[in-house]
Amino acid sequence: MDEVTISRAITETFLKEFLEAMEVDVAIAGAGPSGLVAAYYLAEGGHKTAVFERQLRLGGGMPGGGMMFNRIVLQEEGKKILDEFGVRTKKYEKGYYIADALETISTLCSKTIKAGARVFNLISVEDVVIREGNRISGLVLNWSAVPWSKLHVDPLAIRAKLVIDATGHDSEVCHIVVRKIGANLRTATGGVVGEKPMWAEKGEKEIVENTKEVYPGLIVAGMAASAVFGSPRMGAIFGGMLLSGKRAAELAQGILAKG
Ligand code: 48F
Repeated sequence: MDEVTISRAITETFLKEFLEAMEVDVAIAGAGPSGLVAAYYLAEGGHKTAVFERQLRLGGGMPGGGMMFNRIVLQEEGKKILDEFGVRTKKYEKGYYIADALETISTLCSKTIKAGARVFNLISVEDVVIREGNRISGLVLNWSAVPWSKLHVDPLAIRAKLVIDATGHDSEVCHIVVRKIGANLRTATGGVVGEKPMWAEKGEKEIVENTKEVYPGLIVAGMAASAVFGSPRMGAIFGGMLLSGKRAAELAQGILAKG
């Protein structure tokens, strides 16, 4: 085995995939449960999809379950999505199902990548591209090591027909848009309204309703949707997160079909 052949194999195949991801149908910021589920259904539907995740590992808040107890709770509708992915669930009591957080997130990662979505870790979304028509048309990316090391290094950009903000509680892409071009989101205030305290049932219901195109070319999914539209958090029940990811993919497919 030759060291340089190993190095060339890694560099060449990675760069080929990264170059292919420079023009995609949908670019997703964040590889938590909502971003991964959205990417899975988009890739399954034949759409060129890339996910950019800041951290070394994928999964966002899912592996931690509730307060580091690595279990997640699902309601009936959420359980159905895990059935589609082939993740085992157990009935806890009527209307409540439990799943292993690690089995769930590892399966979401594996199925999403095998469906054809390109997933890149250690890359942070630091800005958006807005050109003619005042529509979001791409993402500005940098290696996460750059901001972590406080280095002054310019980013690179990719083009996307649609962007999904699946960055969780911080709703980072939406914050960037508001910071750069003012409070022009399709929310009550035009800005990021802000997440409300915990109320599991209301939070689970509203997260799917809040999964919308919040600005031309920008869909919001998962906890970012709750934060942007001002809905309550829901804690370690994850059905809404999965349903929001699926809803984001359906919305994106509808918009892409219209051209
Ligand atoms: O936080 P996260 O898991 O978001 P989610 O899919 O799911 C939320 C639940 O995990 C949980 C919950 C359940 O009730 O509330 O929190 O909505 O995943 C978001 C991912 O986005 C990454 C971040 O590292 C995490 O893995 N992320 C955040 N900002 C950026 C980013 C960014 N600017 N660029 C790239 N990745």
